[in-house]
Amino acid sequence: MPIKHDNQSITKFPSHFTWGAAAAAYQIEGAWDSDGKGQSVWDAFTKKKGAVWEGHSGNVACDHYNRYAEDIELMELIGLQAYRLSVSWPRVMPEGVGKVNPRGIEFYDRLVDRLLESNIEPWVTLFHWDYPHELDLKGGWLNPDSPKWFADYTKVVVECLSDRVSNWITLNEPQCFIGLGHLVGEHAPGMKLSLQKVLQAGHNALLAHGLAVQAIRTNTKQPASIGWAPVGAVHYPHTDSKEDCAAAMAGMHAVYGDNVWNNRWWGDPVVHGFYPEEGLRAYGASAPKVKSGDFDIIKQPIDFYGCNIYSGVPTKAGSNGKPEVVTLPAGSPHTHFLWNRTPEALYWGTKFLAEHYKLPVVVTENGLSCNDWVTLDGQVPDAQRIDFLRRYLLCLEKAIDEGVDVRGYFHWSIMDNFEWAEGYKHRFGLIHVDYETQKRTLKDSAYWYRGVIRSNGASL
Ligand code: NCW
Repeated sequence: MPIKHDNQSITKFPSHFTWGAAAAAYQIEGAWDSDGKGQSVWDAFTKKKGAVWEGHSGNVACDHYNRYAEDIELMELIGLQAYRLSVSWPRVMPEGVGKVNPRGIEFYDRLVDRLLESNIEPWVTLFHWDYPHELDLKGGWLNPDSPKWFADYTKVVVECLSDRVSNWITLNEPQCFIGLGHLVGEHAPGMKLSLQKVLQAGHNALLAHGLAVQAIRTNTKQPASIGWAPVGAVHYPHTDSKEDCAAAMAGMHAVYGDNVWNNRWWGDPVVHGFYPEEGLRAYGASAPKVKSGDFDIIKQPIDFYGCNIYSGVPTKAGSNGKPEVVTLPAGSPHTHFLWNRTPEALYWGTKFLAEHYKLPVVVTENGLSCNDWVTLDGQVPDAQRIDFLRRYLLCLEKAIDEGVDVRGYFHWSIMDNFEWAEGYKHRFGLIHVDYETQKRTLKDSAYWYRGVIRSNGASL
């Protein structure tokens, strides 16, 4: 459904809205075995033949570990107000538990200091998929001790950084590191387990989230703002009929038993303290075993509901009144990743989450991969990224205008990086990275985004 915008020159973004960009440790840092870092499951997975496109790895990536100061200068040039970084667990604790690697934690210490010097607020994600290999050998997320391991690591990070960091994100996209990592096997650790085991691992990840929130609250040196960053199927109505709008909302509420992309399966325990009835029915015998007291751990007060939203599913009311997915016409716009360009997802996704969870929402990721390159005149004219962002942000503005409490927006990503199983095939950045020379070039979208930030969205 096309969303119309009447008064584009007046910003609807609140005055304290946070404009940022995001990245993740394994995707940009490189330095995979420097200064005492332990291995992560991604270090191990990328060594497996055929696991990653063209055998790429994050061994060097953007060499951000050594070039972070230069990268922050570029962030400053773009005018970023906030930068969402992730901490590499095995860099800080090489074996995942026990010994802390001082040189590892010092890197994040320097990174945070350098960001603050540039007046950029650090938002720290504690886990963005680079699980310690040593702990994976002990069963990883399937081990009942895994939530405790994560809480102990969280305590170490919070003790070190919380005098300067107040914004925390526990887990990034559990649907992916559990689903793609343990069910489909396309991501590290590359397992193809039964749905029961997968959901048990997911349950442990939810417990880890809860214990981590407790660890942050107990150890923080200043009031903390805590959220998480799940992903999920965002349905949007095919037409603006009442029936299709209701069908889209119903699609987002639904819990299907044949995949792990459901929103409420993951979100309801975290916010409401139980798995949705519909999910328990749908997963049946595959549902995880829950111990008494588990939900008291999982359900911790959080301050915002983060969401990674890239693409939505057009949905109409089927003849039986149930949500029915609509196939987009041939030739509809899509990104280099073949994800459909569906800006309405940002309107409907944030609206659903804010209404269902009654929490402020932060868009912790949104963006697209393009086939960008540096032209002969040294520019990166990524007009499609600008148009994509403009469309998506106008839909976000519409949600805000209608009263949805959205507090921030983080573009994925600040720079091109290692796109997991896809290697370096996809470029998501505002900054182009030449992986041969490590030269950075600001794309046109970076200059455009600077204008959006400066005008608090009025330039959209
Ligand atoms: S692959 C993936 N990504 C990309 C990655 O670079 C980043 O680290 C992730 O947080 C970009 O953002 C995330 N996510 C998988 C999204 C799958 C969406 C499935 C929707 C289900 C209907």
